[in-house]
Amino acid sequence: MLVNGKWTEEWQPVQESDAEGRFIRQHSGFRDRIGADSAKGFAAEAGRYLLYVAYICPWASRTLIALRLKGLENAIDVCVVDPRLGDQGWAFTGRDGSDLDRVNGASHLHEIYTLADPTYSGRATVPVLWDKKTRTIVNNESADIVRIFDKDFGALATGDVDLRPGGLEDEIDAVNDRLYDGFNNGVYRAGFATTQNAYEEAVADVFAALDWMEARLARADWLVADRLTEADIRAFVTLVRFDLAYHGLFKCNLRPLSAYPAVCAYLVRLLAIPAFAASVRPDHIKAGYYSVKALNPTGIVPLGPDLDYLAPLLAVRRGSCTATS
Ligand SMILES: N[C@@H](CCC(=O)N[C@@H](CS)C(=O)NCC(=O)O)C(=O)O
Repeated sequence: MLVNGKWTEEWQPVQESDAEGRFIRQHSGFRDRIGADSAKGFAAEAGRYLLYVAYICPWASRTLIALRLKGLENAIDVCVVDPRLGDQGWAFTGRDGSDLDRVNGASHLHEIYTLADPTYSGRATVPVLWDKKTRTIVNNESADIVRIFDKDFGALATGDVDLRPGGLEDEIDAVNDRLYDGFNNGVYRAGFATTQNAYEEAVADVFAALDWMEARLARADWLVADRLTEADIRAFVTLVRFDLAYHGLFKCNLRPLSAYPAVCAYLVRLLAIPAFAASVRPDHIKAGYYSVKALNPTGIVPLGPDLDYLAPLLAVRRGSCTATS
């Protein structure tokens, strides 16, 4: 991580723990908006912004889904990091369908953070929304970036969806909170727990969230009301990684996802939407998670699982990315 703008040698891909061994996620440091709500005057302009993402990362993937649902692909550039976490965090290598950083010429994502703030302290996480004009970070919090794409780009956003419609905000927020703690971050709390108790607590939360989703989706197509909202994007990014990474590496293995038929049918329904399918690279997801040395010291990437129910939707993206060491 960065300490006063310097990359520290003791960097570990596992984040903080509390006294009971529970995983703690860092708060995001850049939280501005674009357009009328921007504190620093960032305007909505085509070609001005660049989104740094990793296909392995659920948080970054939700910004990619929102970008495409809103039809902003031609207005905002995207730069994809190498899926494997190395000694200096995320890197731009151009390998296996990842990109070189043609805008800033950086070799690692942490350089983007120190370009924005030469004394930055903290982890260099994806996603990052970069302003090419003032050469700084607008925002590095995915929940905000989804809303920036949904609300701040005005006529540049040609997609015909409203991810947070008026009148549904409270319900969306309630579902988002439920999903964040118990599911999206719950799998990380399980995977990065350093005590048995913290792990068991997290796994119980993960499967309680799946039970809740199964009950809801047995009688409704969407998590909120009768339409696609940000809550569905939130659920999707963790569901699509579940069998690929969380069941094995993060030990969320009380049951496979196939034990949840309504949830699986929902996942397939979402994958049929091009913006969702385009955000999923199983090869990057596996290579990325299994590159976390603290959890998988050999770096061996599993061959499976065989995702029969997803295969038709993911057929073009089933190539393999293997470990480098
Ligand atoms: N609050 C952030 C969290 C992002 C995050 O934790 N990203 C992970 C990848 S999934 C990351 O970049 N980790 C690198 C690190 O921790 O050094 C968001 O939702 O945007």
